[in-house]
Amino acid sequence: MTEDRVLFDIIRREEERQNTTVQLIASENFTSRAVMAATGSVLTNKYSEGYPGKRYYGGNRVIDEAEDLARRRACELFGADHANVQPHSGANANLAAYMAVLEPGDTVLGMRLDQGGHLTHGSPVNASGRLYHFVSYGVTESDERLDLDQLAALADEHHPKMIVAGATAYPRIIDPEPIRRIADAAGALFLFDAAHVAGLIAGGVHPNPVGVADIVTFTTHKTLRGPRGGAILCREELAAAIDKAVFPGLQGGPLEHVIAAKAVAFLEASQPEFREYAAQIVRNARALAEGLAAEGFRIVSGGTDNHLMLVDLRPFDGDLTGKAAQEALDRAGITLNKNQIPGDPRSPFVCSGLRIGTPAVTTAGMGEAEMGHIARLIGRVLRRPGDTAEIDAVREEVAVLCSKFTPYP
Ligand code: DSN
Repeated sequence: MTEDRVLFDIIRREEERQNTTVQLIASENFTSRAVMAATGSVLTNKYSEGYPGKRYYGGNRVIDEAEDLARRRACELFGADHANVQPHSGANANLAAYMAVLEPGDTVLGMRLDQGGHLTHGSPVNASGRLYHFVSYGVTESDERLDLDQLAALADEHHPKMIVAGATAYPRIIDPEPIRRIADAAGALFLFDAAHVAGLIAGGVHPNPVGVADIVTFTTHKTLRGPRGGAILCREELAAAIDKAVFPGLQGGPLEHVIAAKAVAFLEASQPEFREYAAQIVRNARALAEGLAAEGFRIVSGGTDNHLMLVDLRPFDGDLTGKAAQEALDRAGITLNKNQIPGDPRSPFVCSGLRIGTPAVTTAGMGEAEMGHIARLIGRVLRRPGDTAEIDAVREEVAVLCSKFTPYP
């Protein structure tokens, strides 16, 4: 067989990048070798349209065991009646959940994209916003926290068929209980998108929406530290509709190698050490936010309760955009992403903020002391983003730091 040196050299260089630079993208993590082994296994060879015991092709006796194991472990981990582990991504999980219970044109409430929500929560450029009538809620101007009064008023006014909660750039706990009450008062279904916080829920540091929301969707590769993919949890009475929406509604052949890796991740997340990991993610996020505040940055909402923080760059340097900050930090070996902040006057491509997360550095073994160090390095780069000598000096410090916390030695 041809040896693909070109591609495997690219993979080797990406592994080196991950080992030698600081990964602060809030939605990323380092999976275990076991998760990667399952993802790279012979299960990738099999076609398995359908579900365990009801497949369209032969030869699925063994594959059925893997998918059943993944479903069972997901249910046990989150206390759910039913799990569908086939969604290829969080976006697919959300779309399948909508397809299961909504008709095109139905009204849905979702969080504004520019205040922390997700594309699939009704953005006009996404299928969600094109197929359904989404009305957006956001955060308060005063404390930049979820505006439950606004959500209740919109629910009262629009009589939505569903309320979607969950966020991609929101640094506070989202308590499902008050949202359930608002949904009940409006006669609406309640979907909780736990993509970002699934690992914090599994680790017991954030409230579990399962049993409160009607449907919970999540991704397996963020705080949960599994393979790239999605999943859906629901009450038993919605199980058939959810399964039908995923296949044949939205997807064809499931990625059984990824489903097997999800099973590995669910097992890992059920271990006592994962609870300590989840708690450390949050402690690290707090330490990093405090360190950045000490450097003169404004932290949106004044801090964080989860794995991420949003940094408003404007009080630090009115001319420094999120885009320029991301690029300067990238050159210094610190990887994060620009992000709009609530009320951002700049476009999504330029932004006035940064989103910074701690799941990956926590997996690498870093603690609060390293968070303080990283905050100082970020401050140094962003005080002089055009200073090549300073950026090179920080990059060297980053390499030394990473040599002590290498995810894949
Ligand atoms: N792209 C993901 C994130 O970074 O939050 C969400 O889909």
